[in-house]
Amino acid sequence: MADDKKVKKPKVADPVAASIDVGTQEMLVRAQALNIDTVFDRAVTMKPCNIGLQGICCKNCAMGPCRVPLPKGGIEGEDTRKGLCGATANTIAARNFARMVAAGTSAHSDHGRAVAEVFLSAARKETEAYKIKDVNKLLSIAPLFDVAVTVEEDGEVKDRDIDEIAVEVGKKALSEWGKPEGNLYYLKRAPKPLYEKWKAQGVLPRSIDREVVETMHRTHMGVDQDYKNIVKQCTRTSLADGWGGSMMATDLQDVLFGTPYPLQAESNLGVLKEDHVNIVVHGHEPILSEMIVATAQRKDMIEYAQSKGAKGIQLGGICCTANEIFQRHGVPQAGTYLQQELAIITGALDAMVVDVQCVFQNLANVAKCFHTKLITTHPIAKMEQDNVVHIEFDEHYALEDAEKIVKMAIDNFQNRGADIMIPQYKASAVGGFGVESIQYHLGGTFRGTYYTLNDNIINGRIRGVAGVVGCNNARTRHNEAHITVVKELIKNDVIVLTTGCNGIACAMEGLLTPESAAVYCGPGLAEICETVGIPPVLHLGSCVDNSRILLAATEVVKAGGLGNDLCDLPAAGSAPEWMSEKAIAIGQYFVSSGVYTIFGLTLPTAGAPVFHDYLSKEMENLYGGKWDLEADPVKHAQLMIAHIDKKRAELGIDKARERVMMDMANRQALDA
Ligand code: XCC
Ligand code: SF4
Repeated sequence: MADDKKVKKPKVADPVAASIDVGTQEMLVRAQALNIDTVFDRAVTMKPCNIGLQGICCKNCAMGPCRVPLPKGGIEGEDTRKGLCGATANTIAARNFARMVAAGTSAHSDHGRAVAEVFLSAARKETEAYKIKDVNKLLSIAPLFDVAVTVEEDGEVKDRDIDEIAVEVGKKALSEWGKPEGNLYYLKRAPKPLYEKWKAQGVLPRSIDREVVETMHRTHMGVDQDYKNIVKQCTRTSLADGWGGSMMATDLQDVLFGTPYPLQAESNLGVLKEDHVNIVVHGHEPILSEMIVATAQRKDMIEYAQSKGAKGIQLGGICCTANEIFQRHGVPQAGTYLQQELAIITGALDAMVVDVQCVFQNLANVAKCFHTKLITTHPIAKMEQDNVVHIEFDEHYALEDAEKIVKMAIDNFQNRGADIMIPQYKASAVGGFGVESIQYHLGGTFRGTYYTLNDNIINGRIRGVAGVVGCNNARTRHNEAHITVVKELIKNDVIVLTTGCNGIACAMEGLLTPESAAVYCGPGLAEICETVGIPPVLHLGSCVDNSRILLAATEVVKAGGLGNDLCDLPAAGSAPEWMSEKAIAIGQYFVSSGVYTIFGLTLPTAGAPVFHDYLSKEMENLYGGKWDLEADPVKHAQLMIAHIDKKRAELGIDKARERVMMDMANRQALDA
């Protein structure tokens, strides 16, 4: 009889095994005490599907799903695995992979499109809320779209009207999504040899939407059934992301909201304040968050909050929205992707405002247990649960919409329960680096280039450059791989450029401070950080801002002395705890841009070894970059360093580093 059975308590996550962050652990204990399940618990109770994990489950038609598991010991001789239609493991895995790239590209690029649309309406003065803020940035990108910045009048060259330039840039940018001929404008920003490789391989993206559509078509049942040809198209699609949708998102956001410049803020759940109205903005698009920031800082809003008994309004960000408002306004980061449910479980969150991407549907279930208003804002991203409020954000009424949202949060302050617990952990962090500010900090003011950075790479004080980016994943201990990889790199004099949730993880760990250099860095990097006053880990923004990494690397190539192409640089890319399709798109455009790119956890290629080899070996012959996989974070970092050293040797600058090391040893010997 059922009643006789003991009611089994559901299995829950071990908080210490779930995260390295003490605040997160404390919140997890609280969640479990309140019987609220979080992603950490669900990761313990639900195992991932092993066949899907390996990338070899095809559900592209109704004769399937066809699953072609790889036998334990691998396959000797001919691989005869095939689906009902005959699709091989390579075809199935490549199709799945390409669709991930298409989905990731869509996410970044649709975000970019929304920015371009707002940009154009700002340029046309159709909206009060958005303005062309950074004229210098506009003037620097206009020529890339073949937009003139000067006019000739009566034989005299004059500056062209800014609004005119903006409208033309806006129109041309927007047409990048669907223009009928030609290639994307921004591809020419790549070093020439790289551009020529893309051209020779036939992977120059035409328009962004077209590449996504073609990927979907080619991976439909019974179309492209040669994994190499599928990879070719997914390369083209990924380039439409990295050098297209993402790059335009970054640039147009900078023009609208200001190019980031180094500033200081705080990071982790401890930024929430018990006596303030707390609003967390979560998702990706600054079109929304910028307006919330502006509104929450208004005097009348703060007074309204005070009239309701709060001391003020505390804003915080989660996921890439956190990075966006951190880098431009110094708004604190409330946490990473895996902390989104926990922010509500503090009991102190009066509203969580979300737009698109990386938003858990379970937020609605968690919000039901508290007074928190969960507000969706985007027409393409709603939730089925009935406690979710939808306030559609319209750029033409942006300030009114933002005011409605902020007021709703303030009005909700009085509904708080008594049981509040904000973990008292937060770290100070400096963020807001970019192509321009790296130039300012590490380039000579005299030369105004990346000369000083290059010089220090050549002389070996900086061993190389690593981009460490990407998500958290509940299948691995929260932040552990992020932090281990980054610490191992800076210990070995590799300077780290970070974006996305890695950036938040590093901020929470205190790695985004100049002071951390003396604690964690090797002698060469520590010396540079101390001299220049920068952190060893430079926060470059959100995931669309990975385009800043591409452009910074391009500037390094241009400054000279380190080869002619991105693949010549002593550089590597990493996503230690990736989870989203966007990460696969990013990985693919990094690899196709010549960067050795290593992921943690698993790759959805494991079940198709031939296809996997193509990505991890053959790609290098085509573009100079390749995929790699290593779950162990120390080995992961060591593989990056080995690649960096290989590139140093190829450039003939490996000896310089040995000399620097000797200098240090000599100096220490003298000290002793
Ligand atoms: Fe999402 Fe962009 Fe990943 Fe974080 S890092 S989990 S994609 S928020 Ni971009
Ligand atoms: Fe199976 Fe082929 Fe249909 Fe995929 S496309 S589900 S492999 S029959």
